[in-house]
Amino acid sequence: MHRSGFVNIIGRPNAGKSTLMNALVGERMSIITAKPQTTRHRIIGLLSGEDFQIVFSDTPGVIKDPAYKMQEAMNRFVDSTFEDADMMLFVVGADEEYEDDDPIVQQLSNSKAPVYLILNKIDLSDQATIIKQIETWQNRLNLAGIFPIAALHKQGTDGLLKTVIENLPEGPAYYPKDQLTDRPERFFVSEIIREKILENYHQEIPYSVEVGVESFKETKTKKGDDLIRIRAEIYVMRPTQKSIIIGKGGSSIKQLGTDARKALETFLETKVFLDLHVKVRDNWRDDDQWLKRFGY
Ligand SMILES: Nc1nc2c(ncn2[C@@H]2O[C@H](COP(=O)(O)OP(=O)(O)OP(=O)(O)O)[C@@H](O)[C@H]2O)c(=O)[nH]1
Ligand SMILES: [Mg+2]
Repeated sequence: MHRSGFVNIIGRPNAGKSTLMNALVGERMSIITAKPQTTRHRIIGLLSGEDFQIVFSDTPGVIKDPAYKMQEAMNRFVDSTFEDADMMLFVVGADEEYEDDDPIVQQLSNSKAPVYLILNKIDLSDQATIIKQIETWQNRLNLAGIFPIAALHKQGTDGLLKTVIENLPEGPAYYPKDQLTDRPERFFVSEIIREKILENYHQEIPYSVEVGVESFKETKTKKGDDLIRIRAEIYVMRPTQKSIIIGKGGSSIKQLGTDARKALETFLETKVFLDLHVKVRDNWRDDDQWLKRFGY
């Protein structure tokens, strides 16, 4: 018998959803940073075996009061996962607190697919808190299972994976078995650059930025080694943000370029030449056409 299904990972920003998906898939798929709202799209990670295929979806953290259209789009990606889920993995930080009437709780209580509570970051918590969380969530939701884990340390993730596979419905492989994701390489290139922007800049900058890969060319160095030339645009919302990205005498963008190039070389396993440009797109986060172009 062959099993397959959509296993959708949801939760608040920063709960550890992307860390969990990467741990389960065993690949560095979604970008991870310490800043909330790192993930902005629904990203598929595939894990296949001889007799199973799991289609994981990593999603943006649910935003309670969206302040601009991009955040509304991020929430819509989460809503879409309720439509096709065979299993919901609801990730909650061990020290995170929810109110009984939180919209996510409401949504999950109406879920057609079974809901598993993933209590993450137990390495940062204590036994009493974990036990209390389990009791609280058992009263709040009709749960198919509860897994206290530390995704970052792959603690408890093997047991979770075993349960996921055992509870997949019977079904065919939806994707070729050697495929890892539904996204093209360019998407991951732009995400890696955005990850470095999240790491290198502060306050509103990470949330005002989008990255577009304008060109991606496989060439050779003079010596004949493989080289990938990437030209990417960094879109900001205002001219002041452009000067922050560039920094005094170009120092900040130079550092960004170096950090991003190194990460891209690791990801692509070749030498990379990275050319970054900054452009202002007035208030793109609230502009339907720009959002569409950026895939929201
Ligand atoms: N100590 C500890 N940190 C963790 C664990 N899992 C994730 N983290 C950290 O928590 C932060 C957020 O992790 P992400 O995986 O990006 O969280 P996310 O839920 O995908 O966040 P968004 O994409 O913003 O919604 C990162 O700094 C992770 O390293 C864990 O089990 N233990
Ligand atoms: Mg994420």
